[in-house]
Amino acid sequence: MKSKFFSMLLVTGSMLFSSVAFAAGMDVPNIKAKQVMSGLENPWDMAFTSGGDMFYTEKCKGLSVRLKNGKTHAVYGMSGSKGYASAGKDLFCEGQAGMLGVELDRDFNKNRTLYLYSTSKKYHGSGCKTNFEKCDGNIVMKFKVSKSLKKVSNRTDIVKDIQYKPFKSNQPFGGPGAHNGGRIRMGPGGYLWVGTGDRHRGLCPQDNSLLCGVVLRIDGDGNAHPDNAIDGDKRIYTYGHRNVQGIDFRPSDGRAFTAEHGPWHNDEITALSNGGNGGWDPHEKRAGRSACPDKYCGYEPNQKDGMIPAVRAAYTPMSDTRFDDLMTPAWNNNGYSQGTGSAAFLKGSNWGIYEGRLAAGIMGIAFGGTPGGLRIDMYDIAADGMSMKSVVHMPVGMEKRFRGLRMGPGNALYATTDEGDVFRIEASNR
Ligand SMILES: [Ca+2]
Repeated sequence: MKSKFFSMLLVTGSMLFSSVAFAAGMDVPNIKAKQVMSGLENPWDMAFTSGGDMFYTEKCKGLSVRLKNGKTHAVYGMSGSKGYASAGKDLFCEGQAGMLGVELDRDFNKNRTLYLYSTSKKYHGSGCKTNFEKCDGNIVMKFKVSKSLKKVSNRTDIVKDIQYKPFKSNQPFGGPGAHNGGRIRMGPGGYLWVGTGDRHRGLCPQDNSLLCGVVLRIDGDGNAHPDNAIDGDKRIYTYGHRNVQGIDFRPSDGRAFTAEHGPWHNDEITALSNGGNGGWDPHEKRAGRSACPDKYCGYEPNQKDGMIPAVRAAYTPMSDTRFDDLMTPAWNNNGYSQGTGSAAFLKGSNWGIYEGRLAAGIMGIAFGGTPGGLRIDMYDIAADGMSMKSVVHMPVGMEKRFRGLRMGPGNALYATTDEGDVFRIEASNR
């Protein structure tokens, strides 16, 4: 018995050794998620100072900062918020809308500039009386941040005319405030990229006089990048999107990629091309379609129930091939929609073989036979941005609605969840 036990130990030991050696050869990192904050109310986005302080938004409350030492300060609230150093009386939340993206200027240490995306009633003007007119309800603000990081001042509204959905419509998830996009990221050359949503208005994504269903590329004052190639509002970089909540830039070449949540079919990750068309066109009476409820075909032809994703996709495709300027997605989730909504490229050698891959948060609750998807996936995108080499689940050991992803201090990936948490996901070489 003794010798048998000993030989078993030897076998186990050598298997263990070889699996470690294999892992080391592959440089697969050890990944651990640690809870940084909990009990928040719909935390949406984060932005980090070079010193490791974290600004974060809560959709219906406002902007706060968690200092590196763990203390938090409520900085800029929504209308009716309490305990914030100051507040915007015009800012409100409703449905999916509210305070969403936050970003710091790349020269933040010098200019103390912070950008913030929110819903505002300030520019409604004579619009917003029905769902079928221009309704300026989402804005991008610019602030100066105090040295203590406790206060902001000098608010300037640099984009005032991003569309908003004011009223309920006859759609699934059809309440007011649907599809606002809301992610802001500073890209190459110090320009701001802003994702917007189609706000359940059929004509939005393909009408380039309107800032809905597009990605903007603008400077810190809200002016168009001089090279934007769009035929339309020159602030637009790409159009034909559904609801851009994920945007980041590939470290190897600076190319912008979006992650989009499909309408029960075809989540997409797409390499953007200047002036390109994402191919989403939920307008009624186009491409062989007839009239749709509230002139929006985004959930047709059978909007209330689950159905074969391919049938729905054929009716209103996420990337309609009838467009000559279509940006073909690198990935479409095998035709499913599980709620791809935020994205960040993994930076740092601590990520081992995953360094340079795109991480995306998936929020799917499982519907109509679609497998659920409460996870973070890592995407190995082909160099030309036209296809996906592999997709693997990040082993974070939990299922959550991952709403916001962002690289933070120590090359860790930070994640906000709809459940109210902020996680720090660390990767280390064994
Ligand atoms: Ca598309």
